[in-house]
Amino acid sequence: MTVMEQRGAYRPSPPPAWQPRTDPAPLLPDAEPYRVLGTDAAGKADPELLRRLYAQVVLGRRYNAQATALTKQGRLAVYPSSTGQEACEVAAALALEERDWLFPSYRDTLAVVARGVDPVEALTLLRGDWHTGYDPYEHRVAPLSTPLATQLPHAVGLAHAARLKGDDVVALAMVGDGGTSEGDFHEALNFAAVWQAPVVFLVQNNGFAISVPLAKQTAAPSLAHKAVGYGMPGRLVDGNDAAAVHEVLTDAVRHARAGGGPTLVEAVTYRIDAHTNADDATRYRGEAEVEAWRGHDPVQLLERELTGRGLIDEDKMAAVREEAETMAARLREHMNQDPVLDPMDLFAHVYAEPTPQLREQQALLRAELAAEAEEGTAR
Ligand SMILES: Cc1ncc(C[n+]2csc(CCOP(=O)(O)OP(=O)(O)O)c2C)c(N)n1
Repeated sequence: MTVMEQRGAYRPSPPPAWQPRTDPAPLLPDAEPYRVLGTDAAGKADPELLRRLYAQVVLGRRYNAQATALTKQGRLAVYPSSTGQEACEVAAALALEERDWLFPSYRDTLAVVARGVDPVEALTLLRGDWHTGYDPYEHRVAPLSTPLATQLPHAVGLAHAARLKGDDVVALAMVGDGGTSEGDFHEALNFAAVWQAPVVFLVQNNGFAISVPLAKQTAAPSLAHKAVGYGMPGRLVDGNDAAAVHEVLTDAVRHARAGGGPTLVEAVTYRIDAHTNADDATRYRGEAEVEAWRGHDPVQLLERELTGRGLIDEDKMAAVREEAETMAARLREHMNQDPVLDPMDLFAHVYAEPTPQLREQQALLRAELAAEAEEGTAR
């Protein structure tokens, strides 16, 4: 048959019926970030939970101030402060059960501490002393992740594996707005949704990725909207409202535990301090913007709710502040001691089987240290 004859025989028909594979409407985030504090919804919040959140955010604020001071004194190499973001940090830790796992980024020391990790041990990595510093298995907290978004596929892998094994485990992974531009973010969300893995992704949209504002990061209507493209629900929440973040994350954790799959939560917040002690934020943002966010402070929002409704008295607030001071004093005391470190530990716990290159470097360092020691004794 010639080509012309074939064309003549071709009878076009309508394509098989098409319909969206999932209805996108229920996946869409609300038009406004969800709020509890200062609204009618606060009346339904458990007073004990509000007091717990308050104690933790006060502790967190003091931790940030102390760790930042330690960088200025040269006792801590770097500290990415979460001042202004304490509500997200604390709510993330408190939304999980003991059997769950937390996957933090470098900015999430407070979440790690709120989950039960020793406040001093949580700073080991940022001091440059050693590997993670804490035992990830003890409180089910993965190492603070410096390579952006790499913690997300880890969280999905762990959650999916747990589900295959029949273990009741939910993973909550934290990431910044800048991290949402990473390939790892895309891969993690895609796998999580396809596998219906029990994962909750918490994006803390704090306005900046170092000096890059959100407007230069994405053209999406909101970061929560990104969820729809992967086929999971997106939720938008006021990231400075600890009660709201706690409620949204608790719902998402419950949904994941019940087999409903992953959720992407965007918490709208603001990074009050510079990116780290190595950054000068005045070079890329104005004081008026920072001041506006100081007026929507996570610690003050909780304090106003609790005092306004008579749920806390001055004695209890003083006790919380005192506990924070004790914690800060302990941080100072430990960080002012010089650690005794073995440089050879650099090579430990990197690979189960070290690579030939690592073995070579290990031998070089060993020889250097031995030569130094010999020089020292000869002198
Ligand atoms: C894979 C990778 N690329 C680049 C960097 C350098 N870096 C460190 S922090 C940062 C900005 C991240 O911003 P965001 O995700 O919004 O988190 P935030 O610091 O605001 O909490 C960048 C680009 C990195 N750590 N990892």
